[in-house]
Amino acid sequence: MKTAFITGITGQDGSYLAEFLRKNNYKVVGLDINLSAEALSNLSDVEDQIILIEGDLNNNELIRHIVSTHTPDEIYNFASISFVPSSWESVNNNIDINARAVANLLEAIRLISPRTRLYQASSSEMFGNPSVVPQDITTPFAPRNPYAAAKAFAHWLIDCYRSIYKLYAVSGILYNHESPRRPQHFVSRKITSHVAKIKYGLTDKLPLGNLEAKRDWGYAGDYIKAMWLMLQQDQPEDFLIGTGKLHTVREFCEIAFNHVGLEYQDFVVQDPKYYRQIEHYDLTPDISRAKEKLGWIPEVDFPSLVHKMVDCDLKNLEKSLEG
Ligand code: G4F
Repeated sequence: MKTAFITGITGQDGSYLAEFLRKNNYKVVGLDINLSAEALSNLSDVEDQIILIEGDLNNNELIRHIVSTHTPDEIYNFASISFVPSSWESVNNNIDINARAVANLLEAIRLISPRTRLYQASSSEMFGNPSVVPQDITTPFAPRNPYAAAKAFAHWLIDCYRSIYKLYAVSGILYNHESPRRPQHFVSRKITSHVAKIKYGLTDKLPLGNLEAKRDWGYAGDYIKAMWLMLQQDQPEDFLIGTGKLHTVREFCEIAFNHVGLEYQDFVVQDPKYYRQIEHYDLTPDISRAKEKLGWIPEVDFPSLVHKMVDCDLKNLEKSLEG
């Protein structure tokens, strides 16, 4: 039985991965800063099958204790401050979690368990507003916010430890990946949760920022398989993971509202508060390497993703209205 240690286990990616690894007979150890009942809701199907530890990824002693106690075969580092606009409000926090903590994790592996394989959650945000479309593994990084800068630092550190200490440490450069477990401040879930509320007459407005902003949105449940595959290779390598297709926020709205028989134009209002200082328009990857080397392809297409999220928000709202 293999052991995996997941940081940020209660989040979208952590919880899907925990389910996937349990199905594949892994012992799963998970860390999160908050293990309240609400925070654990994503883990309801596997909570009693995993070892949960409440704590901070920046607690170096705790991380070393976990690595020496469980000597995991695989570590997946998802703990992160991942909402881009808020990275401007807490720059130091961002550096602590998205950069410094990765250094601590790498040192713990190097000193205590060098055979442990590490997956680091890198991000397409590191490319900034790229002139090369689609991006590939050779596209230069040009971070445009503290989140992306901290992620780029962690990304290069992984590369250093891989080449100097020969650790099996890899970064998955992931593009936007969504699901019903996405928090509601991200645009995808903000739209689908509002569609459900509007359908049930609980609100009649959806305030949004830039409707022309484009993103490459995929399904998080697909992406965790790519992460796992990255740790099963003979040689450690980084990969870009996305769908290779761009859609606008406007298209997202159109599909989501149409799914419940409504027109987005009747409800969406533009609010300058939600505009970004800098917008990236063409973030989409060339996924041919992931297809060829990992045998990975995204299975859920864009309309199905939007429908899945709307359906789930409708169901959750129905349940809470009944209760
Ligand atoms: O959903 P978003 O907030 O995600 P964003 O900024 O692309 O970041 C996500 O994906 C990255 C790449 O994988 C990750 F690194 C990061 O951690 C996070 O998971 O915004 C998506 C787009 C933006 O262009 C934004 O300008 O939607 C646009 N948008 C328009 N109106 C809005 C809104 N975004 C939000 N959050 N709220 C709005 O009202």
